[in-house]
Amino acid sequence: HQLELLLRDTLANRQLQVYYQPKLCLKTGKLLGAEALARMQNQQGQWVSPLEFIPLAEETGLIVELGLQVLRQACQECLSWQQLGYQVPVSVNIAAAQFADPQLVQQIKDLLAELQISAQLLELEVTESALMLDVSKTQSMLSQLRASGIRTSIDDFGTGYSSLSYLKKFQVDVLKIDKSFVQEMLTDRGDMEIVKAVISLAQSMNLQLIAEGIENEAQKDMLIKLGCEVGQGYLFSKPLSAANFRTYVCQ
Ligand code: G
Ligand code: G
Ligand code: NA
Ligand code: MN
Repeated sequence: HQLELLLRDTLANRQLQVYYQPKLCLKTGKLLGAEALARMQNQQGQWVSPLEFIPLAEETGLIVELGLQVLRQACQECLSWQQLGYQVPVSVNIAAAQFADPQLVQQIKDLLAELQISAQLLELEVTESALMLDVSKTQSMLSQLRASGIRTSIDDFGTGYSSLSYLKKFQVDVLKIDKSFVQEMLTDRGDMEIVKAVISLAQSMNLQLIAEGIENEAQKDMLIKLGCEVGQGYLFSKPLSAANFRTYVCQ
């Protein structure tokens, strides 16, 4: 309950922070984008784990407001990178409740218009389970987003249904290979097979691909060898504060 009060206060006082994790070309190290990740401190200034406050936000419905605040901050920050001379696409996690909200697309379009940001600079990360909740609603949502030029990715791919027929129905741009598979791919045969299968799926369906949770050179090298060219993970950078990400962008 205390955590819920903290979350309510944080949102009411606009004190939610957003960190940014770089996405890079694995071969060249070129910066290709950034994932926005919500961060919150308690009254003592200690970090509260998103693994605690995101599920709570989902249970209480506060995730809709939280998600809008992250979207706004991420788009403002993306605009600031552009003003520094760098076109860096930003991706924002969208929870199931947000994705189910018919107002979402118009709210995003209004935000992009207000900030005068190109839709191509925004990507929405949606989990498979959120996409599966209502298949026909999802299809309509994805086609509205596509028509608006906003890119979509399936987050944590491989952990849910991952069915070929759904992938064909859901018109997304990017598959994100879940970090659990990347982390175990060199020690677990099954995880390696899943990574290979996701890569070949993306190639055959003409989808872009990104691997998350890359923590060492061996994982990076193997992903390149298997044909996955984009990634993110602690090997390259942890999620950075807005100020630190600006420094990163400009270096
Ligand atoms: O940042 P970290 O990896 O610790 O995040 C933990 C979990 O919280 C991840 O599943 C991540 O997707 C989720 N998360 C972080 N920020 C957001 C956000 O702004 N919106 C939603 N829906 N989930 C988020
Ligand atoms: O659910 P989602 O894929 O959005 O989760 C993203 C989370 O993964 C973020 O909280 C981020 O902090 C975390 N993360 C990013 N890179 C790595 C990594 O290399 N290793 C681990 N363990 N977590 C990572
Ligand atoms: Na994500
Ligand atoms: Mn993920």
